Amino acid sequence: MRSWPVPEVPTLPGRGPRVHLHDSSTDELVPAGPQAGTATLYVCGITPYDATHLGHANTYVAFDLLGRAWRDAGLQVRYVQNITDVDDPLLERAEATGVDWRDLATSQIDLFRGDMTALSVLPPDEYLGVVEAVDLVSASVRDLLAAGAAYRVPGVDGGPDGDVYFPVEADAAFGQVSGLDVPTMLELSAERGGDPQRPGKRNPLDPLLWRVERPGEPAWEGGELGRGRPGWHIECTAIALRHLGMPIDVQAGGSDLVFPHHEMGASHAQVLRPDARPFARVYAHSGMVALDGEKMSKSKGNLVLVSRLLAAGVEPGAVRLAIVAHHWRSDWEWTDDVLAQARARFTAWSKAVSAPAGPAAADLLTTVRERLAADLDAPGAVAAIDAWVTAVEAGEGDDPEAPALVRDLASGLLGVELA
Ligand code: 5CA
Ligand code: ZN
Repeated sequence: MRSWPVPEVPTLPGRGPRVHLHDSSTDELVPAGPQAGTATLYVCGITPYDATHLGHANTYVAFDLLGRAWRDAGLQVRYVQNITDVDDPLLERAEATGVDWRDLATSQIDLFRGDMTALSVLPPDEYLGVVEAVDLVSASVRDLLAAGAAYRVPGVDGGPDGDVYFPVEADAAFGQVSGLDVPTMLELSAERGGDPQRPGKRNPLDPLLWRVERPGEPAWEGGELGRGRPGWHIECTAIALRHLGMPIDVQAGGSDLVFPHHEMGASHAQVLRPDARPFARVYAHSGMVALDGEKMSKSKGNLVLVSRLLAAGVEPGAVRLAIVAHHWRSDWEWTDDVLAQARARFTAWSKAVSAPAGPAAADLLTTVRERLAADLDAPGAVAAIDAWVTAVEAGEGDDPEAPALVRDLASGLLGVELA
């Protein structure tokens, strides 16, 4: 799938320090990516049935900060993102609105690309829809069957026999990504696309690997699996293994993906490639953005769409500033006040970097780099830039090169393009 254009990233003098990230599986701050060479990143992509809301933007901007910090530290980055372009909620929305599911997905992916471009998010090197990757995914399901780590379940309620499930016991490390107890796992599984109540499964937590064809649903040839479509978790695993190998440096997404998605995805990979365990060295999860006290989500419909903000004349740099003013792991609420503050900051910063001179900014660059390398502390970086802007407003400093350097560091490291 086509991704989106690469934004211009200014070259900054010197180099950033090694990046450390909070790993959700160990709850520790750990080095992320190698000391030199290529860092690999997989970020779970959208299910394209409602275009980019602030929650999505928060997640992709968070890991864009990571990609930028890695590059600034001298690493190459290999970044893969999927699109869940066949899935129950997408098919249900298409059915309810009378739109072909493919057209719905295409239109929403287009909007997403536009939003990512406007927000200066660096594109993935590989942007892959499940529809494009379905053969790859069914091959992984067949490999699991061959390894004895998949089983078929009889049909229920007149449905066909043969849906294929993954026995979570097949991976000795199952549970280590989320560290949750079984009752919590069961609860989250029911909420987030699992089917713990389905009869015939060995363990209620076992996730779907292959759903055999149902009338009116899209389906693909799966060889010995029969015609059908893949389960959710195995899609991301198969795409990541093919395009990044294993272990990957960082497996990322919003915190709503810790369980079951990233737990199951890791177990699938660890059974497919026991020689290369673990699936990921670091599991990174961004916080949830809420609106009116509830998590922003397509299913609830409480959305602030990036495209609508931009159409209303909000500067993309201000949207980005609203996001990076919050720590990537914290949950936060989108309010009019958040937007107003971000726009005021955007105006103040833009004015300061257009001034003829300001206080020398070499130390500011060092501070911003240090803040970002320490678990992507963008709010700390923003505060440091605020202090420099305040000094410019007070008429301090006479370095004529400082404003351009600050413009470049805001752009290069925070992805904020000032006016
Ligand atoms: N297609 C799957 C991942 S394979 C999916 O979760 N799609 S999504 O469209 O629901 O979400 C896309 C990304 O945005 C995921 O990483 C998800 O964790 C994140 N996300 C969804 N809602 C929010 C929110 N309210 N706040 C922050 N991040 C969110
Ligand atoms: Zn995923």
